[in-house]
Amino acid sequence: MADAAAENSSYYLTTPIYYVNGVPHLGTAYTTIAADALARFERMDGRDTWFLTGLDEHGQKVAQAAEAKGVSPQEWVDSVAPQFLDAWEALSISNDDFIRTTEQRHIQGVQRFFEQMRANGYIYQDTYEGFYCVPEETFFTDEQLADFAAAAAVEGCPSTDESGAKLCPDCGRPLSFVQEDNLFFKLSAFQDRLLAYYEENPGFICPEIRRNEVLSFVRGGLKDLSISRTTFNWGVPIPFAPGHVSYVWVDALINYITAVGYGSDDPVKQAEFAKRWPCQVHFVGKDIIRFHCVIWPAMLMAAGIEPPGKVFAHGFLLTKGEKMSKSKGNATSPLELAKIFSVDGYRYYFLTDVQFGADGSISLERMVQVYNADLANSWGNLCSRAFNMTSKYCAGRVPELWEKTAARLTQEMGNPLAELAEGLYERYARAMNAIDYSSAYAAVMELCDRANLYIEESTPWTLAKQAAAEAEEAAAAGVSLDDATAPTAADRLSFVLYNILESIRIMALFFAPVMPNTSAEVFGRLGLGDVFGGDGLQAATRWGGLPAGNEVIIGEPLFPRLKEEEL
Ligand code: ME8
Repeated sequence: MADAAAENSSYYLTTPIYYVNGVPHLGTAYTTIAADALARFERMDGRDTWFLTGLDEHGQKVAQAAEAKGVSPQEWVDSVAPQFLDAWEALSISNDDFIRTTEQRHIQGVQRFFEQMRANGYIYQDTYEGFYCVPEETFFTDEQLADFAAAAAVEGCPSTDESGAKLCPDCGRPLSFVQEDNLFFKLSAFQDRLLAYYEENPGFICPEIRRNEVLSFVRGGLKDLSISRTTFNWGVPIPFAPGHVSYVWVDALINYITAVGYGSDDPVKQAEFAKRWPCQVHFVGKDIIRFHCVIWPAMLMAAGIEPPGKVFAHGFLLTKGEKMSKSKGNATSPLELAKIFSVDGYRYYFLTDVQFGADGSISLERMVQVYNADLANSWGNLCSRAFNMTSKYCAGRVPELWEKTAARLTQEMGNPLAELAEGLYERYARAMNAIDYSSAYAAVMELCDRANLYIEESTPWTLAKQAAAEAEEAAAAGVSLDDATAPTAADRLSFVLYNILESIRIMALFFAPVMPNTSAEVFGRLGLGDVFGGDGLQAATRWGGLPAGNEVIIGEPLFPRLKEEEL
């Protein structure tokens, strides 16, 4: 079934829809930036891309937060939503849509989805008795709690508080005991179908470690899931069960289809759903993998809809060994960091220094190191040297060179930058398609480092002196250098500078998914148009695309060096 996602003409990708109880933090920004980088790459690579993010606005936690503030839940979510919208805009997130689960398009879709699952015989009513974590909006079975208590005893950690109340295995906060007459989803009926799906679609759960985790969970047996709540009303009302609202996770997962038209009466939206679904990839953190890899595909199967193509579960960002979260008080604002490192510097650090998929320790010290080494000293410095030299030695224009002379100089001097650039698209695209940003950008940084070395090797300043001397000699002798049969020093200088500027153009394209602003700026300084335009990244990054004669602007340093002690 995931083959359907591969064949789909559209490239649809999503982030989780975040809870509105918190403000955007480094963790939620991480997933969103990662998805954004892939969305930008897919667009540049010529695919009809659709990138969705949004907010999870229902549930008991939101209802309680609103009550504590003395406002209605709708007023509360309306006051938080702009903070997410603003933060994503400030971080250059290029989402095509932003869904909020309180929107009518979503509510209608959720109701239709419930009806479809019920019509197919997968919903029944029963009494739920068990534990629930409100902050995590998660039910825990007795077995899960027993496993947690046993593991906690071994590690010497508490599994109950001083009053004896059981603690949540995920967040450590006290659990609530719930006894309700609820609707249940026959999740247990999907064990074999899910296992068959994982088997047939080995790329469905990434990375491998998460796939193994999900496989062993599902092999252990699945229990039916309570999918409605009756003790509060801040949720989607279930049409055939008065007094029941959807369990917030079921409501939230359905966003991935309601946002692209599922449940709509409008034929245009219905066509959009047919075109976009199944999506290519859901980006999530490893904390919500069971919801996305077990419950969500089973729900879709129950409703007769194809499961998604892939769920990529990345690791946690850790600060001093701990998961960052609002409740732990160690969450830093992404916008504060972006002020120091620039938006692009911020995005680059998180996507390249943390291997996507694994947990990653992050620190200010390391951010400064990576920023200075890769961006200030390597990429920024290369641009600034190249633009300055163009201004000084070539009257601020991309140098022109006879084709014949260029061929001869390539033979004579070699062209290591063109050689390296040639195989770069394949390496880069392979890594991007595998959602391995570190490898994709390490490949681009190789070209960047090679270009800096090329400047040292080819010494344009010496060539410029030689060119001036040759010109002087020719003038004294009354001959024209245009008639020279062998390449002159001026030719060599043009050749070298062109190669450097052309490799900068190519790198700006490859860097654009992660550093869209600087790439657009570099394109502007090279007298080029839209970095995201063009006919596909492969064609755009072919050597020789930089037009001679373009005016080159020096501009301010792209990434001024930072000193940690001054931060
Ligand atoms: O779970 N490191 O929303 P949420 C990396 N509403 N990523 C992190 C992180 C960290 N320390 N902390 C959070 C929900 N994240 C539900 C989702 S989807 C149908 C419903 C990221 O606001 C990561 O992507 O708690 C994680 O899965 C997500 O934020 C949880 O966001």
